[in-house]
Amino acid sequence: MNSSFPLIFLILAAVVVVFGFGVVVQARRKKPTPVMKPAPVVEVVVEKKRSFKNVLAGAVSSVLGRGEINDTSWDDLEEALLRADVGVKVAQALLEPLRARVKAKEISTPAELITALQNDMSSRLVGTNRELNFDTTIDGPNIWLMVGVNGAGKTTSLGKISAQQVALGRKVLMAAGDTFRAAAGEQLQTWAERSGAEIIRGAEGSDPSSVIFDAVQAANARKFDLVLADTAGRLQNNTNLMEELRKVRRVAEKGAGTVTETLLVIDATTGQNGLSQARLFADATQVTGVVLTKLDGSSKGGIVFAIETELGIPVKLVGLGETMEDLVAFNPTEFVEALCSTT
Ligand SMILES: Nc1nc2c(ncn2[C@@H]2O[C@H](COP(=O)(O)OP(=O)(O)O)[C@@H](O)[C@H]2O)c(=O)[nH]1
Ligand SMILES: [Mg+2]
Repeated sequence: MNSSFPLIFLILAAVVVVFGFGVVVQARRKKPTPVMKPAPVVEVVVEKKRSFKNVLAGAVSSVLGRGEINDTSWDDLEEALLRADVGVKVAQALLEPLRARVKAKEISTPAELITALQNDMSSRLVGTNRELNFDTTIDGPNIWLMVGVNGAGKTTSLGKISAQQVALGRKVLMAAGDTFRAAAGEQLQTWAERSGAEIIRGAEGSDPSSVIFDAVQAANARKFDLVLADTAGRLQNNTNLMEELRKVRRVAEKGAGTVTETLLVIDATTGQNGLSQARLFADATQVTGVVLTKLDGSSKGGIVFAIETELGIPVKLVGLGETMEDLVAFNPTEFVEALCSTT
């Protein structure tokens, strides 16, 4: 009796310790680490400096390779600008003043001409505010809407943005507003898990506005900072897509949240074609920024100039691939250098 007492005591103590440890582990699991993290993904991503295709390189080389500026120089530059998809208007707006400056002998060597062209291209893009608009003064959550045609890269970009915002310490709730196909919800769910966000989904074919409305309500109740709302580029019924997007926006703001960013996602490889579709969205949905996707491997990077000149909307983010890190803040100076680089 006397000798078994300490043994029972020991066993009991061991049980208490193991149980206690289990409770602590469980509690840790339930409570994820606090969201404030010191190193934002955004900066890491920008540092990667992934280069764009240098689509003007050929023309730049051949202009520089001649001893003087002649008709062929102008033809080379014009053709290259058009192939890069800057659009006829922008190509003319860039080259006409340069022709005048050459005539006036302000510019006399091919090297001066290329430098002047690069400076003019940069100055068209610098000075624009390209920050994503997050308003800390509003009561409810910020809402960012993704719009654009089917396949442009809305869902993928939303996932990448989510990762960056979570890394900035924000609590993100995704709203699966693309109810056109069940697979769209699945795809977004995967991005939610990958990026550390939560998600609200509706049934396939349900009203996108109500899914987004529910998400905003939930985000407000649970003190989320940001609702990232995906939308469909197509609809299951005959409703006009633009009308539907207007409704999404209206309904999203019925509750406590505010739409502070409407991002139009444009696939760079669609060039001038994509631009005319983009115009429809811009007219209908108060777009505040463009996400230009698939710039990796696209020879149409010049579309940035056409977008900003003709739509008057800043390109805020650029997609350079399919993984989570492949979304960078648009940097005009680097971009123009990369477009013209001959090395
Ligand atoms: N190479 C490349 N592929 C991309 C990029 N962004 C999206 N994609 C791919 O484009 C396809 C369509 O994207 P998705 O996000 O589903 O388009 P959505 O229909 O607008 O939602 C997917 O295969 C994506 O992986 C990008 O920046 N670069
Ligand atoms: Mg999608």
